[in-house]
Amino acid sequence: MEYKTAVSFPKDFFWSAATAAYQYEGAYVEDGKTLSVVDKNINPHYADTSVASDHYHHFKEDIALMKELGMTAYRFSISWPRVLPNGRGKVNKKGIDFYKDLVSELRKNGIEPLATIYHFDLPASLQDAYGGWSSRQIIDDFAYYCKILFEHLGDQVKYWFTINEQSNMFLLPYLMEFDADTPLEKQKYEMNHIMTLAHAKAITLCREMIPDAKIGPAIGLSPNYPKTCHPEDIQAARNANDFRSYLFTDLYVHGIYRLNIWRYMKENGVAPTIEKGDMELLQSAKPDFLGINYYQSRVVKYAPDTMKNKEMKINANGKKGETEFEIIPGIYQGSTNPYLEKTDWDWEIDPIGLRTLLNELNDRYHLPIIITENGMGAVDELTADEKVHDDYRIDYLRKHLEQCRLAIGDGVQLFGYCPWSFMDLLSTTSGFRKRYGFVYVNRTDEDLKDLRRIKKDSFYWYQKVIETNGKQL
Ligand code: BGP
Repeated sequence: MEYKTAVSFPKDFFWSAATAAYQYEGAYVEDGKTLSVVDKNINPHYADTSVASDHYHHFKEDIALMKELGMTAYRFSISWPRVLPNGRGKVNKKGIDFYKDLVSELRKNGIEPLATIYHFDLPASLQDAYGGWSSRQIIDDFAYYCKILFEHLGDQVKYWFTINEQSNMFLLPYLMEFDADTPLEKQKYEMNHIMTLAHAKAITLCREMIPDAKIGPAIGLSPNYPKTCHPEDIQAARNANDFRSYLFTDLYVHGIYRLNIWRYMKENGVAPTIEKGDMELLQSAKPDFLGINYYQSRVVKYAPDTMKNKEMKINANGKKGETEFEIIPGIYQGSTNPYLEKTDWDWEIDPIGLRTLLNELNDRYHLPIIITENGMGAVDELTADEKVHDDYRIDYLRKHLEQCRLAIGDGVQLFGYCPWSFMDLLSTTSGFRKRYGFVYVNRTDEDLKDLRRIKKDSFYWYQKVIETNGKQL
């Protein structure tokens, strides 16, 4: 439904863009930083995290570009092993100082810092010490890490994201390290429970230490559509939404496990261990908002019990048609959407799906929402006269922003938009081949070149969007 009267973006809307430490900073063992699990496990066919976009050494220049773009907020993540090289214990002064300098430079330029506490980069030392997220020991270590951040940055940072895409860690197991001797599914549900407890502790601490700050999760979500109107497919779509979205959001917002999922976990011997006080902690730590990473919608259909379980295989090469869908017998199986265009990585482009998702979440939770990621990965070409004509990206972002505007008209309390990504950075799956930024970084997977920053056509487009507060899309 379109509205006849123009709906505008709120006056104080956060026009932002996002990055994450391991994909953007580089300097991965510099000034006391140690390796994270993602530094160790990144796709070996592409560039590693050692230099990335070298933001660590270019942050002032990069913030000047943010300012030129007109950004009023910036979502970045903090590297746990840069702040605490052993994951716990002694604080690395140079590490925490880097974030203090970053935040004060942002403030100087009138840009609101939106900080993600955890974006996949668990200190490898904690993985080695006790298996990282598989042990409840991590809850106290995570709380200690949060305490350090709130202590040092709490006067300057008033928006915090606890954990990035807890939901996707289920689909993309390479983001975590698992124990070869325990069934994978059991480990995932156990880790999910432990992570949610860590998230809840972070919220509790934030309330105590920075009462004027706001805090919530950043969740990777896609609405799941039924392949047909066959009731079995409709039920499969409900299942997919429960298992891939509402499992996480109900835990975050209401502190409960949905009964159907709880029964599934119990019957299959994969239920997490719940200790005394766990559910009370979860129920007491309601987030202030939901951060949503949205890239695509998904289609699912009925999966008979007789099928064999299959993990999803993502397309990491950018050659269309390489994705293999997951199958959970009796629950759902993935499929394609014949009505949607796809990126070269098979991600289905669905701006309307974003409006659908925002409305679903608003109906369910009545919380303010910020889009913490949304963007289009592509192979960009630098022309001989040093331009990048990324009209496909402009088209993608424009259509998604148009749906955000409509969702605001529907009543969704949307307060910000952080396209992924501010600048080209290392793609989690596909190195520097797959670019997302408004600013081109002059390097490839094989050749670091001069890492020069070059504004793409989309930079000038987004600049105009911000200048007109979204009137001119
Ligand atoms: C999200 C992550 C980001 C980013 C993005 C794009 O899942 O939070 O870190 O990587 O997806 O994904 P990719 O780099 O695989 O294209």
